[in-house]
Amino acid sequence: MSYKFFLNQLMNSELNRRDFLKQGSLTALATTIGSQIVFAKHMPVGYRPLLLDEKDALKGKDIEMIVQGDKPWNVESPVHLLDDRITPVEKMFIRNNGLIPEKIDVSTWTLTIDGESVKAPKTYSLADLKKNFKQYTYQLVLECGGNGRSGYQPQASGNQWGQGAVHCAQWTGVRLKDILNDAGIKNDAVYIGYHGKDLHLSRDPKKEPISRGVPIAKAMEDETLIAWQMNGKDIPEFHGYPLRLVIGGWPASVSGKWLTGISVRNKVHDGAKMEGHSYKMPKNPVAPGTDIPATDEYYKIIESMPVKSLITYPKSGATIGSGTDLALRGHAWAGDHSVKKVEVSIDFGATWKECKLEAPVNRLAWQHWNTEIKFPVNGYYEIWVKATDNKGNAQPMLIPAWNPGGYLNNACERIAVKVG
Ligand SMILES: Nc1nc2c(c(=O)[nH]1)N[C@H]1C(S)=C(S)[C@@H](COP(=O)(O)O)O[C@H]1N2
Ligand SMILES: [Mo]
Repeated sequence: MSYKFFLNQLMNSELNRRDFLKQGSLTALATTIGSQIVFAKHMPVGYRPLLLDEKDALKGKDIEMIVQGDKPWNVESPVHLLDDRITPVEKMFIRNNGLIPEKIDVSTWTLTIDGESVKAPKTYSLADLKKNFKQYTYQLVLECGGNGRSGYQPQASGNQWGQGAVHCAQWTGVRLKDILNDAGIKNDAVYIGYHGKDLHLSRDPKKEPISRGVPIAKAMEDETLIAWQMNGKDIPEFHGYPLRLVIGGWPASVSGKWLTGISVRNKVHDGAKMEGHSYKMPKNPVAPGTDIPATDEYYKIIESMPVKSLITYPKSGATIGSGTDLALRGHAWAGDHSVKKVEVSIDFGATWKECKLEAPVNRLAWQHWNTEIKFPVNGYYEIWVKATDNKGNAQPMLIPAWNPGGYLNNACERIAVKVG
């Protein structure tokens, strides 16, 4: 469902949502929403229209964005919208497991470092973080572990993402390792887990929608940030305002939004979405559709994401003028590793052409590739792209191993073009 269609649906639907507005006149509401409320006479007194909550984020999104769901919000980028080197906010996918925090007060926002393996819990205000530590800016790939899930048969449960649950924005903040060293961590620290201020879907304040983490070594990497800026501005509300943990190259679920705490653990973190088969892969391949016990004996936690590439120009379905050379481009990335080679094929993988590939602007950023294609005759073509990382791992041409969570589908992306 496209975002534009979705907006229209929202505007026309009978408003029967749950949130309530303390004050505000109908005209003021209509101005804010940018349209009159058609069934305003049926709207309960004090009712808070949904779009008011979402206006800053969703109104700022490109109208071509694909809405996977609104409770919680999950919005995907069509691949051709990911053409920018630095993904702008209006083209960034959104993945929420709960409800975005209702009250955000930046002046009282704090980050608490606690857990078994911290010497003594310590709390920082936003001002402390900004004033007392060196600031860094990195461009980091955040890709949902379930990106590409819709390619799996039988269907795995969860958002049926195409290939657009990925972005590479520029994040500014302090290094997590500087904060952890300042707080003081014990020798037995093995993992960290984050805590965010978003609400569980049940609205039970005792439950967290998600609280994931990474081994201490990944937490202590230079590029692991506690960020308050994205693309040079305050982090947008939907992407974690005012503070976010940002860890490139691993499933984006470890990059905790609306960050209020980090627990330093002496065991693997056991927060929400660390249990069952969430963000885990079977240790041994399983036949499609097989149910295996969701225990550590059978599953391992996903760490570095696999090598992948996208064609971001042209858009699939484009018509190319007869006799024209096509300038083709996109990005490639490989989790903790770098991409060594990108190739394209216009003959269903029979022959491949190596593309020009740029170095990343920094470790864990995506790399840009481009090439020119000559088509032998007019007609229908598919263009396939395949990246290989510096360890020699290449993308599979077919859908990789089926798994119950529908994770890590890094099959070659393909687009269709018509020449002439
Ligand atoms: N607090 C919090 N952090 C979160 C989530 C969430 O629901 N709550 N979703 C995670 C998941 S599963 C993904 S894929 C990314 C999505 O980041 P984005 O919405 O900024 O694209 O945020 C991660 N961090
Ligand atoms: Mo995710």
